[in-house]
Amino acid sequence: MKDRIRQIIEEVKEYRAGSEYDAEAFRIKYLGKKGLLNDLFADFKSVLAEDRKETGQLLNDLKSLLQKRVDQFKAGFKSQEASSASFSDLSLPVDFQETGSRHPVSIVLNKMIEVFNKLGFPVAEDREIEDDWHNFTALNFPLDHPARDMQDTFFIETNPDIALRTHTSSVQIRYMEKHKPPLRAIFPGRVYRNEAISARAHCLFHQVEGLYVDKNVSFADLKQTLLYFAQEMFDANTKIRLRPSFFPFTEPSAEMDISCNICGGKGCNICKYTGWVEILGCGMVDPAVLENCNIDSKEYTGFAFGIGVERMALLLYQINDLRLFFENDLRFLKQFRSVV
Ligand code: 2NL
Repeated sequence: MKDRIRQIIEEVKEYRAGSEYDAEAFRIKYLGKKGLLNDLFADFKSVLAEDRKETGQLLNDLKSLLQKRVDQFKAGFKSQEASSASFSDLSLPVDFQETGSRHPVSIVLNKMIEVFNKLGFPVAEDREIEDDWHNFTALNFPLDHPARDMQDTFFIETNPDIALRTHTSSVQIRYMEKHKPPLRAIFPGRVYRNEAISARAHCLFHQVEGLYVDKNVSFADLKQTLLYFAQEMFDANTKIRLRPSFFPFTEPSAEMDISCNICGGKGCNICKYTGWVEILGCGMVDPAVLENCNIDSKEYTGFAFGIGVERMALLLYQINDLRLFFENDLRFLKQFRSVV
């Protein structure tokens, strides 16, 4: 038994704990309830009388050595941790860090920008508080147009010439005032309308408008651009159709539908059993609008379009109430971690 104790003493002297975890395992192995030291003390009861003194001495030496080593290890790791946090026990459970997630409108907006970037449309931005010229008059809105009405537009109280922009077309006017054709850009941003809030309408929403002005730009160019956009946003089999419409700033004007992305055209409640859903408005820039920006409408033609971002998000994520986008309920927002 004496030799065994001497051997253990040597082992303990040589042992180096590599981590706090090792130090604790060491303590349990030797000093734990079912540890080696207790076993040895149990065996001590059967040691012969003539050996008791020497064996007892060795056992006490081992006990104090163990106590000293455990204290040394623990103190070493404590100071290391405090000084540089260099020790990390990779076996401990981690603190879960809640990460944020992108807003669905932001995800869809980024995707739209990416698709148009690929076609060579850079992003242009400008102010949200606009004057009458850039928001209405340059865009060919007649003086008595209902959109100019207090009910539709948020005017600044003290000045009827200043309002929150109702579309990003105002940015396109500023862009055409500054740049000469050929020009091509998209205009994303917040727009404001004085509307009662419901599942289908909000006083604040986001638009991406687009503009391409050059010699010989045709309606066919518009159609192909928008077909590419629809197939990139939804899927490669998406079909489009254009219906005649009216906007003061385009002539001719159209609204574009896509084959329903939910039922694939068979008919469902999203497309109201028609197989088609409306996604945007578009047309050829009215020559009067080009002239308002000092662009010669005999030399140049252009196409333009306007897309509601929330509407795209409703369709892509199959959401049925616009208000969810503005309430900032984390239970809703947390669901959109992936990119479309
Ligand atoms: C819609 C319709 C549209 C445009 C926006 C535009 C801008 C200029 C000149 C001509 Cl400066 N057009 N923008 C054209 C057609 C439709 O938006 O319903 N958007 C959600």
